[in-house]
Amino acid sequence: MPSSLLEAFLDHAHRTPERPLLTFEGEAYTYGSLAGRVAGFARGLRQLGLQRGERVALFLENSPQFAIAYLGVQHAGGVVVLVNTAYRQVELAHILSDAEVRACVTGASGAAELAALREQLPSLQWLVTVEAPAAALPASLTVVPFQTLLGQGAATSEPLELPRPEELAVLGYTSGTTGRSKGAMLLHRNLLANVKAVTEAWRWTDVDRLLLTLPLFHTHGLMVGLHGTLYTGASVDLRRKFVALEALEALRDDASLTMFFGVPTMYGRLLEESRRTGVKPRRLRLWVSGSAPLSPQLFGDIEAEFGARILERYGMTETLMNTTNPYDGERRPGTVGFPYPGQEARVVDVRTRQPLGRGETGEIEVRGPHVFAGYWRRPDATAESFDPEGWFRTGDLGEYDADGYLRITGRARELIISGGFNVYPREVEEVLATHPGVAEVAVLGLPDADFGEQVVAVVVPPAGAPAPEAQALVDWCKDRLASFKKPRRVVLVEALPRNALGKVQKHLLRDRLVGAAR
Ligand code: MLC
Ligand code: AMP
Repeated sequence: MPSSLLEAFLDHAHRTPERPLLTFEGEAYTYGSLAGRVAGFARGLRQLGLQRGERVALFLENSPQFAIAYLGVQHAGGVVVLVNTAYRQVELAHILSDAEVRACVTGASGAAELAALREQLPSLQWLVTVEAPAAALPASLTVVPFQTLLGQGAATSEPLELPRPEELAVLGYTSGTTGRSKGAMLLHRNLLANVKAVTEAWRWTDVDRLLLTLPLFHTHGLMVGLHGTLYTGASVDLRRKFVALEALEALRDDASLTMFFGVPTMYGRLLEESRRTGVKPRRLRLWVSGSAPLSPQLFGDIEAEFGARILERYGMTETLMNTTNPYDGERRPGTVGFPYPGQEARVVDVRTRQPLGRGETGEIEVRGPHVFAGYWRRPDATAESFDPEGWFRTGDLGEYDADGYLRITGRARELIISGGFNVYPREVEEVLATHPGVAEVAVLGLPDADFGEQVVAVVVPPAGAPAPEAQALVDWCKDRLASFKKPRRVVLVEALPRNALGKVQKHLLRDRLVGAAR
């Protein structure tokens, strides 16, 4: 039995080196050819001087280099820090300094972003670049082209160790209510336990081939899509990004594809594009949706038009996959099914923390070998998130129905999920509050046909000053934060509704705005 996901992948590479693993924009990799590069990358990092346990950020689009760097860092004994490529100055400065990353693997635009932040990132020493940087970088950064690192590593034969189950594999940054994101510490044993559970539950085998258009820098694409592939010895058609028509055409033309995974926005767009163009996908063995609620309406439309009953599952960065609808039994729309084998999920009263019965709504808690080891350098936040018996508080609200299917009914924390990306209102509020045209601001999520939810900012301008232009506020956010966090709507008001303690009553704002839109 392998003791890490990395070892499972290397076993396949050893036993069946010629087995196809990954295709990407005309390139093809077998298990053996990818493993050779992974070893080269790992040795290259060791030669640079990377020590066990040191952090390496991947600030990279989907590509074979992503997979090589991801596995290579782990094989070198390093810890991968995942970074959404949409992140800008505020998010990058925080994540890279909080994780004290020593190296970052990135492209030309990523290198330019990091160069601008040089002063705030004293621990950053090496930039491994997959493209030539467009402009000169600070002399204090050592720039190593990706291919050069591979070549240097391949020229040595330094023995590489396999990671131990208790070692840290990945830091996945995810925000809390504070607006500053925290690094979820995922151990090698967490990755292995969850990929075993997921692949078993979904009958994933080496004959499967996945169309993977999700970004690899988040849990869904990486820890479900890529991990499952590597663990089972299957193969993947990896795309740089999701483009609805391209995905539909692949699903119509490539008979070797057996699975598609997506967020609900992707399913909505596939349907719309199929209606527009008449392109219909073939029957697949498995369609999976997750990361945000899939409406029963969309579930039904996909069944009617593609003949597929989507399997919806529920996960999060800290715990990877928690629950899933059954592979064989009834897939119930509006629910996320049952805990995976070997894992537990329960619903507790938000105040008393006592477990609730079926049909009663409370906070979802999970426990098992998939649950992370805590937040990086945040013992306070870690302690708050676990109860003494090891149950992790997800911050999601839910209930079990009469047949034991878990239904997610809301969120105990302030979180907007837009197209499967998380947006914490506090983070956007903090950025908007620094604009001179903003005296007070509240950010909330409202329903959106494409993204599920959209970011809306309610702004009070300073007394006596001219009201700011909505576009100026949007641009202010876009310059500092990932573009998907920018408000889609800016509403100017004279005052925010507050309760007796001075807390903004967002539910009143929400009711007012939703009511006004009707
Ligand atoms: C892109 N844009 C978004 C957006 N995605 N706006 C709001 N919400 C989103 N999700 C905006 C960009 O900011 C940009 O604005 C414009 O759309 C075009 O950017 P794009 O990159 O070309 O967008 P597009 O390709 O259309 O992206 C849509 C998408 C993408 C659905 C393909 O959002 C996506 O890949 N989502 C998946 C997220 C994901 O993997 N989540 C899993 C998290 S793991 P402008 O103004 O700059 O032009 C997790 C755990 C679990 O949650 O259970 O899985
Ligand atoms: P992240 O922190 O990016 O990993 O996002 C995890 C959050 O996504 C969870 O806490 C849920 O709120 C949400 N989520 C994931 N899957 C589902 C789902 N199937 N239905 C509803 N919400 C989901």
